[in-house]
Amino acid sequence: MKKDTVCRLCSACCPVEVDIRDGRLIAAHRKSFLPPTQQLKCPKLQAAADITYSRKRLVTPLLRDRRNPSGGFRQVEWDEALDAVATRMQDVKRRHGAQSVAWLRGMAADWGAPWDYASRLMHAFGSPNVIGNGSVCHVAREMAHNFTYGAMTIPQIKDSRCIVIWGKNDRNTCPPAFEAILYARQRGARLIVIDPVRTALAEMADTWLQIKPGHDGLLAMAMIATIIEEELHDRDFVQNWCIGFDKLKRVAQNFSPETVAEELWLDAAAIRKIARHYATTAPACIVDGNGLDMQLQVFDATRAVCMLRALTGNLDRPGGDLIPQPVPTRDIQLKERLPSGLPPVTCDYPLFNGFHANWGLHAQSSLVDAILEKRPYPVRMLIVQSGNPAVTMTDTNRVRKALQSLECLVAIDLFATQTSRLADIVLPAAGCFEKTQLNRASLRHSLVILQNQIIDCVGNSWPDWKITFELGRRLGLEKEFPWKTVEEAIDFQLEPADLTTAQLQTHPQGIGTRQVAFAKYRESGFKTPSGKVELCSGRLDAHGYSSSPFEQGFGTPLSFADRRTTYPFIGISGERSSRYTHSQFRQIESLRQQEPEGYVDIHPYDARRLGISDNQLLKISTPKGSIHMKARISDIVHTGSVLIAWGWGEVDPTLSLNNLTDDTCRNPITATPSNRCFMCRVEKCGD
Ligand SMILES: Nc1nc2c(c(=O)[nH]1)N[C@H]1C(S)=C(S)[C@@H](COP(=O)(O)OP(=O)(O)OC[C@H]3O[C@@H](n4cnc5c(=O)[nH]c(N)nc54)[C@H](O)[C@@H]3O)O[C@H]1N2
Ligand SMILES: Nc1nc2c(c(=O)[nH]1)N[C@H]1C(S)=C(S)[C@@H](COP(=O)(O)OP(=O)(O)OC[C@H]3O[C@@H](n4cnc5c(=O)[nH]c(N)nc54)[C@H](O)[C@@H]3O)O[C@H]1N2
Ligand code: SF4
Ligand SMILES: [Mo]
Repeated sequence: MKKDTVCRLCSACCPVEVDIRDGRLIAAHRKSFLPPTQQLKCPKLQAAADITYSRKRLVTPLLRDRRNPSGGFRQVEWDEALDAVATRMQDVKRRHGAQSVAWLRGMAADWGAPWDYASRLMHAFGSPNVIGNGSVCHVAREMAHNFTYGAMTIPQIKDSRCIVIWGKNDRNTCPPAFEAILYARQRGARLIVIDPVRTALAEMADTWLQIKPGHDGLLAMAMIATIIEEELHDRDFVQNWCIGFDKLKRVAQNFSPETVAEELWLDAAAIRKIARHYATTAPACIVDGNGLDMQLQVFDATRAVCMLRALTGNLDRPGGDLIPQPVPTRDIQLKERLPSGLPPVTCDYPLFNGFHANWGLHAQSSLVDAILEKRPYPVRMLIVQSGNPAVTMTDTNRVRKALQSLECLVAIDLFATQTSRLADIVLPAAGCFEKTQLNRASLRHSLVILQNQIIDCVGNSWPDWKITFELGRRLGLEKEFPWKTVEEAIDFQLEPADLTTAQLQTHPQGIGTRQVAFAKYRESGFKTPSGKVELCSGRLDAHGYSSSPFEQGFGTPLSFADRRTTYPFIGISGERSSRYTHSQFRQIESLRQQEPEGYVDIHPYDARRLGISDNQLLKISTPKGSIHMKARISDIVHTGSVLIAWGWGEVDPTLSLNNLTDDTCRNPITATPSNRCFMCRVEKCGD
């Protein structure tokens, strides 16, 4: 039997068709508009059965008594486990206030409906502290889009004539986008890739700019300077639909290609050339990615990139960058139930907290401040859902210390992780094929595709929605969680869209809630305070920030830059493998055989200089800590930089990239630390 659903083994959210035999998932295939010979295979999806039925899955709730150090976990029934979580929450609330309990969301939980359930529970309980990882993922970038033209755009790759890939590696991280690039290329589109690493996408590009890590803001400003100076901008659009052009023009004059090229490791002529290409080929789109995230300058760098779209008139144009039309949903978060005057722990980042109605709080680092430094008040109990902060959060030594100092840690996960091993209570979650939910991709723009449960839950695992609803009931919130099934909850949330789960289940290809339209601003303006594209933002000015990007100069994007004599290399947080999602799936044998370990890529020149040979064990260190990983000599990186494999900290903490990263220096608006690039030392082990 074949069944349709949406894969959530990573955040690409591919629609898939699944073969089911005797109720078991046998194999799964991505749906694609390309002919089968051209389609990209996803190794994670090919391993879907191995992942789903892995003997390492958590299949029963676990409880630990911290007072008995030798006692590990004890298997318990759901009733006992959920009663224990509820009792600990009530106890902490009674002694310290509800705000001392926080809920931390990882990537797998998504920012769609499942996010709303946790927020609803915590807000009704009385705590504002439901925190996601958007300060390092796309939310900081999304805020920059939002402050420039009111929403995060969607590049219209298939219809584009010029595609600029800026810090994104779609071949590994988003096959649907990669296939769209292939399709457009076959129709003659130019491909420009901006990446410090020669990725497979860079290999196939017409132009690859090997930018110095972390310096994207400088490049974007140099492109703006070129476009304005050479009068390549779309005068009509700028005049009618932008504010702050003169200010931006003045600021950009400080960043001419000739001034910044050397700092960027680029050639001024090459910068001018791609600025001209982008500005004079219509339509053109920019595909921005996580290469811009996790950078100290993420907000202004992304704003500058967004301004390129506006200056060239590519906004909301076919083949350009579409302003999405989100699916209308009911707000079920119950924010109004929070006591007034109770700040969240992320209160140092008010603009980031409030820029989007649904996204909630994402200044992840503030949670660690609250646990360890009691700023602005202590957090004493934490529920981690679908995240592995002991590996994935910045400065893992500090994070682990925080997790260990909690009164109570609860982990909701499919597998035992470095985080769940520190927990007091572990709740086994069902995987993506075992539950029905609406995810972010399905609510972001017009077309709603349901992630549908197609097999039974494995073992005694429960879907996240059921865990949240049942926990809510145990906290006395029966009225807030009246739904017996997730379908009822989704129907309630989708009522404004006039859609039901039953309809979605009979339309596996999705239901469009409205016709895709372009140039919508002509009727309704942009969703910014001025109704225009803000090349200069009064809101930022009022809060004491640069109203145009980099008004106060660029600064340094690299942590530990002041100690570069001791830490002379730029470490780049390395490629996301198509076989793994962050810290996930290393325990799946079929995937591990394909890629047994991670490497540090080092340029042949640097390797020769340091006497390093292929496969030699290296020690990489920063003032925060060190890791040990084998060398791979490769010219995909620039001299002076090393690319460090990401996500291996789950296998062994001595491989954890975030042992090296720094959380003391953060973007003042989005709390983003520099996980992406930092100064480090590279030595042969034993030296
Ligand atoms: N240095 C450095 N740091 C980074 C990054 C980087 O590239 N470099 N990337 C950053 C980014 S962009 C992100 S998004 C974060 C990711 O950070 P995390 O979200 O912490 O990353 P994962 O390792 O994917 O952890 C997800 C966990 O959820 C579990 N899980 C999977 N599906 C489900 C489910 O349906 N329900 C439940 N309850 N659990 C589930 C998995 O088993 C896994 O343990 O890391 C960030 N940190
Ligand atoms: N297979 C797989 N797919 C995933 C994930 C996964 O872990 N595995 N994670 C999911 C998640 S949560 C996210 S956020 C997305 C992220 O997906 P992407 O946005 O594609 O992010 P990355 O692959 O981390 O990095 C993109 C590119 O940025 C480059 N880069 C590094 N530093 C810089 C820089 O300073 N400037 C520029 N311009 N580029 C730089 C890297 O070399 C890389 O090629 O992927 C999602 N999809
Ligand atoms: S890229 Fe692979 S793992 Fe990610 S959603 Fe698509 S099929 Fe699933
Ligand atoms: Mo992410």
